[in-house]
Amino acid sequence: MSYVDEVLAKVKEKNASEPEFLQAVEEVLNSLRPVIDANEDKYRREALLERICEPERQFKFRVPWVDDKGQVQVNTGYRVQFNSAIGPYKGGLRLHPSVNIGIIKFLGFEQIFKNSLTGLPIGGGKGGSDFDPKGKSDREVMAFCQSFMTELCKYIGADTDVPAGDIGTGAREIGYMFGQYKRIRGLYEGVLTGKGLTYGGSLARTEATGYGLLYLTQELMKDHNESMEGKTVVVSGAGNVAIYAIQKAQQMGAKVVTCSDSTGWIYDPEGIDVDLLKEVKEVKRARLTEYAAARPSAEYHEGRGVWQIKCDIALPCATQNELLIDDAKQLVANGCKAVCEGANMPTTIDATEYLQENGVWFVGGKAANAGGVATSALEMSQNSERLSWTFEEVDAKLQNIMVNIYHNISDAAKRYGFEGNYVVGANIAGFEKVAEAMEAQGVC
Ligand code: NDP
Ligand code: 2IT
Repeated sequence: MSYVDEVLAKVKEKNASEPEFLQAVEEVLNSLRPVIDANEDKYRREALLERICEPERQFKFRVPWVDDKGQVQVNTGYRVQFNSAIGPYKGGLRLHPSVNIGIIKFLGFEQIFKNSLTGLPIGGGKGGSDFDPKGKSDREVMAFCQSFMTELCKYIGADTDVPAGDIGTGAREIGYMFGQYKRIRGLYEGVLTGKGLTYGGSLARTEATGYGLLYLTQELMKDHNESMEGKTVVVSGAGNVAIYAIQKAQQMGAKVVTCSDSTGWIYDPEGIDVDLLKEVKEVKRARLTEYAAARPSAEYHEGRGVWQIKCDIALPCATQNELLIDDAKQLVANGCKAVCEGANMPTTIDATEYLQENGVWFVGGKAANAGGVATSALEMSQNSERLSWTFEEVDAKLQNIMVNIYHNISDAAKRYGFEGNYVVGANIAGFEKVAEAMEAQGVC
């Protein structure tokens, strides 16, 4: 049995109840075969893959808080410190009722390779809780965040582990968590990224994941002698990533005709009105029905359905496993040219393969959404030097990073004879740096 198959079998046995983690590991290890097979004996002796698939450390803790009725609520908090070979653990905190250890491990595992691709010195980590911020008052969210940080603050720090936002964790939650960290630890340091601009946040971090996704997509199009101008784009999600992806796509001259949330989706043939979407989602924290109510050109549909709309480019920006095989078939049938993932693992493995086999240019989240964490690393740099850069400086660095990522993954794929397979390219390019650092640091 090949070393990759041996490790896959072990990981499956050991983590049988964590389907998302297994899916992430399977995708990465399968695509690393050309690299691993060429150095099989060495990597097997070093147990390199077993080490990469085992978190360095993971924390699970009780998060008690009091709701507005005086009732005590209890949630579960997690932080997985997956790999620190190339830098302090770095990765977001997800607050969503679906969160469990398998979800956090899949996200932490992907983060290792994504962070490596940015070219910046950040290791992989992820955390979160099954707390649902939806429908909670600001005071309830604060009570949860303070309780969560009261425990989490023991394990993190500006040079050890630096959490940030993810689903359900935005500027409001980061603010409450930062305040509690400072109060308990007595340290004013860059322990979180995605902070507000008045207390150490970086300009362009809010926009970074969505903007970065479009900078990479634009480079992909350019490499195939195409441009964004006049393209029809379909986006899922209506959160941080989706909103700024829509905004940048429009600035590049494309027309974005959909967005979605966890209950329904919008088809707006005249193009999504970003200001209205921001008002509905960022200010009112309301449903997309409010968008449709305020916009005569928009249709609202219950459930899921954005992938049935004819497009040139599809950008899944909501959550994992939201683009399934039937969606992939529909996209191909409608002539879609490119799929770039703003979310983490939104496309299932069979859907990814179908898209690739049918000539769709497919860039996975580890490369395509790396602009968020890259800009978080730029926030860390600014915090360390106690300076802040202008929007233009940060944005220029972000553009540069995304263009480099595209060419690195494209070149890595070519080097191993998989030209145009950006999934293989991203996994190999991300893995090479981490593997070299782990080998140099000995058995640890
Ligand atoms: P937000 O919480 O801001 O937005 C998430 C969006 O996706 C919302 O519109 C939400 O709907 C929808 N959504 C969430 N869960 C589900 C679900 N189970 N089914 C259907 N729709 C759902 O999160 P982000 O925009 O920050 O994150 C989106 C994705 O991007 C995630 O996969 C995240 O891991 C990834 N990502 C985020 C980065 C960042 O910097 N924020 C960086 C890189 C990746 P509703 O409005 O109803 O809640
Ligand atoms: O998935 C991700 O890369 C994020 N949620 C952002 C992580 C970060 O540290 O900015």
